[in-house]
Amino acid sequence: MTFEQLEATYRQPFFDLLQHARRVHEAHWPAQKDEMQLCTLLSIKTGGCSEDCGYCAQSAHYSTGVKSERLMPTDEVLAAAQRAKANGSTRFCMGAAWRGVRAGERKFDQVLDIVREVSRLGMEVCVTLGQLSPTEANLLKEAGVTAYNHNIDTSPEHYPEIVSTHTFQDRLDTIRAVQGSGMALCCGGIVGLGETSEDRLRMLEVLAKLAPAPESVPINCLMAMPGTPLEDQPPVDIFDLVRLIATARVALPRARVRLSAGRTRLSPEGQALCFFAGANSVFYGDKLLTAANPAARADLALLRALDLHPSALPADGRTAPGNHALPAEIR
Ligand code: SAM
Ligand code: DTB
Ligand code: SF4
Repeated sequence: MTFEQLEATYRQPFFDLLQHARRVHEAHWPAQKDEMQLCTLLSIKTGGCSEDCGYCAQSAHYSTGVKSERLMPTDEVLAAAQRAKANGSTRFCMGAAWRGVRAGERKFDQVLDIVREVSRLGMEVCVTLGQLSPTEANLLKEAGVTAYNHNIDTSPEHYPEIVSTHTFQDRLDTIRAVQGSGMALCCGGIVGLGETSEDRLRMLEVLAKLAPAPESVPINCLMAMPGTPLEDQPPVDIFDLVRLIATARVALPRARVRLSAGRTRLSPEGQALCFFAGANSVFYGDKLLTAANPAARADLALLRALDLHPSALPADGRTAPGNHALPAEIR
């Protein structure tokens, strides 16, 4: 979609936009239109990051109270993944507060080891480790990663206002490496960074132009973290958020649109509108990386009230269409 088409979609009368997005959703997710993917996050390496992303509590540039920790041992990560599976998650996403990873580094080998163990559980396995080149992407894919998360976060124009230690082009280079490896790409952004609605649509324009399209698109609402430069940003307007999600659904019909960080500030009714507009995945569990998420029990109650069903692990041991096939022993 061109920028003009995105804008025309976004600026429709609110209810026309909702109907448009729901039509697209039902056409592209016929058997799964009332499903919600539950995805559990785990911070496997917290804090002390060299980058200066203005929203992030894990940057070493700001005093946020988040301590720098070591990479978690494999058995602890595996135990958390088993708990996530037992609680109904079908996707497990591991995040590390790093600028990036390089093949040959000890920490990268350890991550490969973690991935090999976790991928045996049969969930979709996602990691987000910062920048990488084709070599690391291929190694991660081989170890069993199904999707790599690397967000563009905002428009190319607004990006330098938010981060100075790497560029928007660096993000695109990593995205290219991920796509070249055959891992699915999870790529989205944050709203509430002080950007304009044009910036939000420019961000969607970049996402919609990626070929292939991202398999999942997380839409995070800024969690204004004390100590970061963005600590005083006001919350995002719920109707602007719903419009953006609906436009993302229209622009990226087969992507899982994930209503990601910031749900603790949204009412159940606001979230219901986001789901109607096309969000079909959430982070599930009481914690994101360093910030809070709604309680699992409250989320299950919300899904029940809306007659939405958590998606199941595919019986044939494959993840979402087009994704990585899981190892033979768990098929
Ligand atoms: N270091 C890696 C990177 O930057 O790609 C991976 C971890 S980083 C925490 C992953 C994503 O979390 C960011 O791209 C951003 O979209 C999101 N994020 C981080 N802090 C956030 C906050 N305070 N509010 C909303 N989203 C946030
Ligand atoms: C994404 O887009 N959102 C997640 C995940 N990918 C890694 C991270 C949200 C982080 C929220 C702030 C925190 O917990 O520190
Ligand atoms: Fe580091 Fe990622 Fe946070 Fe940026 S968003 S400071 S790269 S952990």
